[in-house]
Amino acid sequence: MSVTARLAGFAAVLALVFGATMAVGSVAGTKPGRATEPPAMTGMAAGHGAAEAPRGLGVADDGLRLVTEGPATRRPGETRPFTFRIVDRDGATVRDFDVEHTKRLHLIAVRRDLTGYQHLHPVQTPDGSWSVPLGFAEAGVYRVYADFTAHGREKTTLATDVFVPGDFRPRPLPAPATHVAADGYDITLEGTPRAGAEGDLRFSVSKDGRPVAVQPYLGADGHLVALREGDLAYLHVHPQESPGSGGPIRFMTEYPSAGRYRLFLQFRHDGVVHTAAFTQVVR
Ligand SMILES: [Cu+2]
Repeated sequence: MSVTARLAGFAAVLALVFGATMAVGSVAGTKPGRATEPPAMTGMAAGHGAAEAPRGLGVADDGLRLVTEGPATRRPGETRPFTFRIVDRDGATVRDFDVEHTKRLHLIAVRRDLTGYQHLHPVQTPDGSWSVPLGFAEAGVYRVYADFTAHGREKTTLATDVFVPGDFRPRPLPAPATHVAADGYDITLEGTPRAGAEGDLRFSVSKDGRPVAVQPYLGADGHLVALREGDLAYLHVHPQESPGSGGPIRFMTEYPSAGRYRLFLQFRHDGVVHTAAFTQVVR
């Protein structure tokens, strides 16, 4: 299938997803000003309809709500369970989650300056709550996202903040780059997506000048999370099949607006998961 045809297919799916999200959005949030008003529209470049609304901006979305237990604070370096439930409109605990990228729920944590990225997999207890040890080395405000699909509905990303009191020294966002080094690997990013249109991102991994054939991770060649600078909106990213071993790790994403984004790529090699982060400017 041609890239164009594949893009068109994704566009159709995304249009459906977006429509469904908008249909229920008006009754979903507990916070006013739920951020699904189409910032996406303003940056539309392609003519295939609305971009998917960014996620991860609220504790409630689409009739589901993230409810945490215990204090939302940690001392620097302190690790303690992060325990939470997903509840429906009636406050009932949601227990049925669909496997997505080999896991039923993914927990992403990052400081508000887009440093300190963590990707964890909480364990669900019989009462339906989820728990995972969570700690942060440095002071700051951290965004914690629960990424899941419940009851066969759309993928949902809910998020809350965790506070780590202390001497918080935010770091500036690193300059945009198409090449970064991480854990002894060199990772190159190709692809220049436009706001409001699906775009292809390709990451090539090499070590000592030779291409590295990555191992499967979470049911794909790699895992990618893209967050928008400023509000830390969480983008929907689809892994795509690679042409073969040693080929680039490919993803399809759609940037909802122009701006700067931080991309966190995770790949596995020699049984170890590595994380490489890129700043990308989208126009
Ligand atoms: Cu995960």
